[in-house]
This record gives sequence, C-alpha cells and structure tokens, in this order.
Amino acid sequence: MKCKKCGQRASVNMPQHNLGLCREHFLEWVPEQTERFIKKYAMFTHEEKILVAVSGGKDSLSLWDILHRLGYRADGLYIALGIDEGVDYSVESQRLAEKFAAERGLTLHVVNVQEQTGKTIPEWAETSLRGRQKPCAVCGLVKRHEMNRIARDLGYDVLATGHNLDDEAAVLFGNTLSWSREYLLRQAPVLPGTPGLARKVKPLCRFYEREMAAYALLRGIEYIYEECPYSAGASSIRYKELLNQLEHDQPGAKLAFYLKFLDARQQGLFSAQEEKQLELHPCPNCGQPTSAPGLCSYCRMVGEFGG
Ligand code: Q46
Ligand code: ZN
Ligand code: ZN
Repeated sequence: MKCKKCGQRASVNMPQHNLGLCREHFLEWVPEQTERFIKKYAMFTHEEKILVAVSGGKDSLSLWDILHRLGYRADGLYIALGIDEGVDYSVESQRLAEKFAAERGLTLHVVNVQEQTGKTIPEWAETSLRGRQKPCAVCGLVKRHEMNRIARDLGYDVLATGHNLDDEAAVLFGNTLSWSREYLLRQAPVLPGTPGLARKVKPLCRFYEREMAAYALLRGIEYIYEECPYSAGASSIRYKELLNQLEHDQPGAKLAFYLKFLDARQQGLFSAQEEKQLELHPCPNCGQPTSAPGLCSYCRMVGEFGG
C-alpha cells in the first residue's frame, strides 16, 4: 500500500479506514485526528488545565505526547501501585513515566499508594478481599479516588485517560453481554464534571490499539511493554480477542460497534430518568461524589481495613 498523501511506501496500513500512510504523514495524522475528536465531543479547550493519567504504557504516554504537540496545558499523574513482587512492574513503569516527563520538561505528579494509604495494592487486596480475588477491584477504586483527589486539590479542569478503541469496544461488549444499563450509561468519550469532580475524557477512544502502538514506536516513545501481572485472564482480554477475530474478517467492525453505540446514546437509548441516575452525592468523609448517599466505597474500605 502507498501513502495516501505523498505516494511513498506506507509504513502503517489501516484497512478499517482504507488508508495507508508513511511515517511522516502518520505522525501528522494522529494528532490531527485527536484534535478533531477533542472538538467533536467538546472535551476541553486550550485554556483549560488537563491532568493526564499516565501508567507508563504506550497509550497514556502517547496521549500526553499528542496533547503536548497540540499545545494543550497537560500535566501528568503517575500512581505508584506497589505491584513489584518478582516483576518490578510499578518500579519500571514509574521510571519510564519520569524519564518521558524529564526529557520533555513536563510536570509529572507522583502519588505513592503505600505512602498515601499505608498499604500497596496487593496488600489491600490481601486484607480487604482476603486474597480471594485479583486486586483489580481495589486497584480501580484506589486509582479513581486518587485521580479525582489530585485533580480537585490541584485545580485541574479535566482528567484525561489513554483508553483506546480496543479498550472501549471490549468494555462495551462486556456490558452489552450482561445488559448492564448502569455501566453502559457511564460509558462515553466525555463524562461531565460535577462540583468537586473533574470532567473525564478519553481523547484516544477512536484509535485502534495497533494505531497507538505504531504511534509510540514511530515517535520513539519508550514505554513499558509488560502488562500488569494481574491483567492475565481478565475477561476484557478475551473480549478483545473475539473482537479482533471479527475485525479480521470485517475491517472496521470494532469501530462501527462503538460508534453506533454512541449514536444510539445520542438518539435517546437511555431515558431522561436513567441519565439522571448519573447524578452523584458528596461522600461525607472525603467529599468526592459517589452514586449512593453515605460514605464512598474508598472511605468504607479504608475505614474497615485500614490502619
Ligand atoms: S486494575 Fe488490575 Fe490493572 Fe490494577 S491490578 Fe493491575 S490489572 S493495574 S488496569
Ligand atoms: Zn506520506
Ligand atoms: Zn469518601
């Protein structure tokens, strides 16, 4: 395939878009498309302060790189989870996030979960889940809480995460299989902010995972290749494989699945009453918004198992 812009040999072929691009034009195309999605979904403006949740992986570092190239005011947040037993996953991902920031003169905030809460994520899982389940449930809870806390305390307008289309389509697939209307209701490129809670945005939600991998590679971004050791066997990985099989036979199927869901949302998939369910109440302890009145899940966990 040839580059659609200059006719040279294409470095990246994207059959789903019927598009091939050389290195130079692909590296231009990705930020252009990102800017288009930011505007289309009214994610943020150049005046707003953005906090990018950075894991050290290809998606979040590429997102930070793209926003920086587009001239947005974006700082990073790295949350050290303490997942290092025999793998050095957290240590290595923190090193790469810090290196990325230092090389570009960008601001990176680092929160250490153990210093903040007294326990690492595996230790929290050991006590609160009695070691019976994978730590992901507590990990998600703690990460969300810390991201919201830092965004609020440091005055960021927007919290941006690096979820790509494969992530979003897999989540959508899982929620559709179980018809979890409550979770479906919360899946969108933009979740509006409320007092005390920054708006949440996913600027890469329309990029295929392999497009982001190509971007990181061609930009020379050094990122952690290993997945978190606890991600093995997650249902989202199986859903990704299934969707990839479908995509293989039918290029563009993954994107159509996600975009048609967004269209259906716009056309009133959910009733006004359901949309209202998204309204949140402040937690009496930490002040962070929570779906049910009373303490939020994070404060309940720390209250019960902390100390
Ligand atoms: S939730 Fe689970 Fe991830 Fe936390 S414990 Fe690892 S796999 S990092 S996205
Ligand atoms: Zn070209
Ligand atoms: Zn709370």
